Amino acid sequence: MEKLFLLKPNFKDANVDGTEQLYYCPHCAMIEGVLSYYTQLKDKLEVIYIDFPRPRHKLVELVGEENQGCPNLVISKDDSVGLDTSYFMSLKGYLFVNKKELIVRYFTDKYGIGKPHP
Ligand SMILES: N[C@@H](CCC(=O)N[C@@H](CS)C(=O)NCC(=O)O)C(=O)O
Repeated sequence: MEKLFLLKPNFKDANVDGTEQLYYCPHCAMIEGVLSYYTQLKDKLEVIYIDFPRPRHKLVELVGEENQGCPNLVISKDDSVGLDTSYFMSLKGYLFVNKKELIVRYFTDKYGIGKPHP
C-alpha cells in the first residue's frame, strides 16, 4: 500500500524565528485538502503523520536522510504497474516523490481524481 507522509501541524521551527510561533506545512495542507475532497483516497493510502523535527525516522528508514522532505509519497513498484512513474525517485526498492504537484499527479493517474485547475 502507498505510504503518504504528512507533517503534523502546530510545530515550532527555531530556524525560522526562534520563538514560540506555531506553524503548519502549507504543502501538506494542500494534500490534506485533496484527501478531504476525495475521501476514497483515505481507504487506498496509508497516511502517516510525523513530527516536524529532523531526522524524521520513519521516513528516513525508507528514503534516506536527504529525501525526508514532506509531503512524501512512498510506493512500491507493484503499486504502480502500468503507470508512468518516470517522475518518481528510486531508492532501496521504493519509489518516492516529495513534491505536492507530483503527489497529486499520481493520485489522478492511479485513482482518477480531479486535477488542479491550471
Ligand atoms: N516542493 C515541496 C516543498 C515541501 C516543503 O518544503 N516541505 C517542508 C515542510 S513545510 C519540508 O519538509 N522541508 C524539508 C525539511 O524540512 O527537511 C512541495 O511542493 O511539496
